[in-house]
Amino acid sequence: MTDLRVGVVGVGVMGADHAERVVRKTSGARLVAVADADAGRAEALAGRLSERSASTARHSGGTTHAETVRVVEDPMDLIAADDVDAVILASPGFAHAEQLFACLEHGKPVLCEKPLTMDAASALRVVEAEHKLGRQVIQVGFMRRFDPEYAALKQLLDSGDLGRTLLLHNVHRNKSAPPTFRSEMIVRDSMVHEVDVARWLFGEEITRITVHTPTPTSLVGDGVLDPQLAVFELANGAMADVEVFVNFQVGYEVRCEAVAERGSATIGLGSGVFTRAGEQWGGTMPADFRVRFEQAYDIEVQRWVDATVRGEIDGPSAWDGYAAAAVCEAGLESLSTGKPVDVALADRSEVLG
Ligand code: ISE
Repeated sequence: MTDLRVGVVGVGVMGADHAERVVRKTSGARLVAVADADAGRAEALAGRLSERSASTARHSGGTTHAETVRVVEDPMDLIAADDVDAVILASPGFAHAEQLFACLEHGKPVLCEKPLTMDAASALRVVEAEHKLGRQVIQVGFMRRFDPEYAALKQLLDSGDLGRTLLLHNVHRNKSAPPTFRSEMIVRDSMVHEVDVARWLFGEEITRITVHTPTPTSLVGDGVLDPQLAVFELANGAMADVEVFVNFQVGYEVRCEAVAERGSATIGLGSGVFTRAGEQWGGTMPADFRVRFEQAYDIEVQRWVDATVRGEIDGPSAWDGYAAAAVCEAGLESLSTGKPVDVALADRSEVLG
């Protein structure tokens, strides 16, 4: 069985992490090409990973095949390349729509980092185009579904042992964010994870969102509304709330408590060693989401490769990406008004039959 030949578009923080993951940790796949607007960054990564993949092949006694990772200047050329079987899109969200249509045109399975696209209308066009293709080739990078803690929580709630789930309480804190990380990105790039988590855990669509903005922390630049407090209303009458605070200063912290009819369950309380010494007690907190969710990303990419080889997807679909985009679009309106905003969502059965 030959390895799935993967190309990565966008080798910033997330794309470089995925490229390294394909080379170092993912079986049944190999990295053949990368593309990025910053050619120097792409060249440096390709050089480093070419050496890494060659040594990995030698070390693992892998088949001796060309280990060179090449740089392709134009992402469209990478997507079209005959030696690229599947694509990981980790480019900026504004580039996703065009690149996704190119993947569909060339029939290339694609793992697209969130957001699917920048707005609901373009996301719906992607869903419709994939539906016309006649098979699912788009998987969206909502990696929390692959986190062992979230997966265990989903299994517990689906078991019915706690009865019907009534509420979700979510906390999503980043240690810090760059000045370019504006209020809208807190909704579209961060809160979007809780949008998918709520849809996935409840198995319901979000029908209304309200985004509240308390007095911002004084530790960020003018005008950034951070933290934000949002309430999601689900189609079955359940509710979810989330605090998103991207300049928390302390570390990276993501918690979720599900409250059901006969009990509650909480994840994200921290793992690792809990020490008591010298009149002190506590543990450590990761600084970055790639540390907290490293295992989730590893499982996500491995299962995506395995599913792609089977001609399937194994995780959030293009519809999930569209639904999240529609909720975030309503969230942005609520961010500006402070009022509840109904989510305008197409009828799934009409779009997908
Ligand atoms: C980042 O893009 C992620 O996806 C992280 O999971 C999230 O915590 C962070 O706020 C985003 O910027």
